Amino acid sequence: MDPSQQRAEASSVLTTGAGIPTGDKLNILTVGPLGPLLVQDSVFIDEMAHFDRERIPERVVHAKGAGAFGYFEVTHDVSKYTKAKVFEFIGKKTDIAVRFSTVAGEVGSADTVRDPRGFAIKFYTDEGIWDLVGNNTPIFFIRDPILFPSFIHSQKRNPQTHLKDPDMVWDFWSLRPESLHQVTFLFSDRGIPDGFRFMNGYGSHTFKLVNAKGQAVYCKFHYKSNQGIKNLSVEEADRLVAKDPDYAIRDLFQAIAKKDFPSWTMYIQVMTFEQAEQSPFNPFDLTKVWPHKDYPLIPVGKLVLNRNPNNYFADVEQIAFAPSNMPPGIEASPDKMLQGRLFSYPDTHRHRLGANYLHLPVNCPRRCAKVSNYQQDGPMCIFSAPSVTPNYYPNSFSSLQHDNNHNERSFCTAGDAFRHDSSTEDNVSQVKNFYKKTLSEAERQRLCENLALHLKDAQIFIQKRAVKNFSDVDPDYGARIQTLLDKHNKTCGKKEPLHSYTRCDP
Ligand code: HDE
Repeated sequence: MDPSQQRAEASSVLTTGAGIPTGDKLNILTVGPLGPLLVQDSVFIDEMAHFDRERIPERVVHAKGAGAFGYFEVTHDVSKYTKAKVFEFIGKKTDIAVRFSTVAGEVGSADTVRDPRGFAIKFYTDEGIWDLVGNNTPIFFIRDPILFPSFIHSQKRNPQTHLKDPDMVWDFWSLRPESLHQVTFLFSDRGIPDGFRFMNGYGSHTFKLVNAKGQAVYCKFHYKSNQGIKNLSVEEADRLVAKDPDYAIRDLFQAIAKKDFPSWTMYIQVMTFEQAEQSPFNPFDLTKVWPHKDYPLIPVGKLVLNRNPNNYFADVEQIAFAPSNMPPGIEASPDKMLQGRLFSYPDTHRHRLGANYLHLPVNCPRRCAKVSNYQQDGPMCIFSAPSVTPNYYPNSFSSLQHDNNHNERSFCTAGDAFRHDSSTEDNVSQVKNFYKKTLSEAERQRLCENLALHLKDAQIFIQKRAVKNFSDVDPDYGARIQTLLDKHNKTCGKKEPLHSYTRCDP
């Protein structure tokens, strides 16, 4: 039984944290009506000391978010690609938890900003947790994980002024042209989704699927909104920042409360190892998509969200996703960004929630028969092995054994161990395609306006470097942005060169 339920059923009398019935919860214990107060007032101290510890560190990225629960149901057989139990047979349902988020803002920031949206799914499968920790975009800003902390610093607050800083944002982006694809997506209409229900989700990385015969393919995950795609105009989004900063959280909670359950259809794209070897682009590069005409979407199932959290802190603030949680049948590919994330997430959870974060109800792999290992103790340990179980392995007393059938598929790797420079890989072809072929003329113009509106606040030498990169994608792209910037720069009398790191003008 849920401990909070246990508490409620035990008694209707208020208690301290230790369960001791409280005689008075409205008046502090004092000597005479004017005080001073007594240290022996354990009711007060119990209350206050707990209050003093209510906050845990917010997520270093994706701090603001909303969560919900539901299920994943298999609608199409993909067992020829994977033995993962979650895809075992048509009709199979698995419990899920989802957390949506913005990226750069703090826990109290506004929902309707231009920012990627996190779309993280936790599947409570029969063989442990599968966390598919994706975004609402199929691509990302960088392709080498060593750049991630710097990239994030450039998007968050200036360390001196504590202000968001367009110089930092555009300095980094313009120095790393591999960001062009994601930046173009971000400043397009899809950069400000209308809440969380009207956007698609993507596992984004390349993963590996392994079937029961040990055969493997590479794959990408997509989840398309059955509500359709809806985005906010810049004006409406700005209005909501002031009027309803929690717009997206409210929209999701209200829809589920009204039983208007949002759902997404899951698809995979599949690439064989041979196709990967012959691919004209690097299929493990997170700044690129796999063209749908070559790698069509294969339907797999549906994701439905039908339950709101009972308690935001317990169910959403404490939920902990880790791309390293992949049950048998789903494995990592050589995608450098995915590999870089495998360490980072459990590490941040141990810092944010503690070594035993997997004991928390929302993170616990509740669909498995039980968690069986020889881990023990540590802060806030909730589960412990029975005392008769030896706490070492191998041992002669327990039937608990590992099973080779669950080993990862073996894979060959070769090459020079070196810090390979990936900055010069093709940064523009897919962006050009998106700009010229996917977007309509009106969408192209809005994209350039959105970009100029943000880039105008960066210093001129940074503007120039950014425009040069957009021109490398397509001369028209760069020229349109430059024309708009010239107008802005003229209006505000911006002159070259400023070239100073810390500014505080808007
Ligand atoms: Fe994350 N990311 N990330 N990320 N990310 C975190 O984990 C990180 C990346 C994403 O709702 C952190 O628990 C590294 C790509 C989502 O709780 C942290 C790299 C994608 C969420 C972290 C990336 C994501 C996070 C912060 C590059 C989409 C929120 C708190 C190598 C495919 C999950 C936390 C939630 C959160 C690290 C890049 C999605 C620090 C090192 C690419 C949706 O561990």
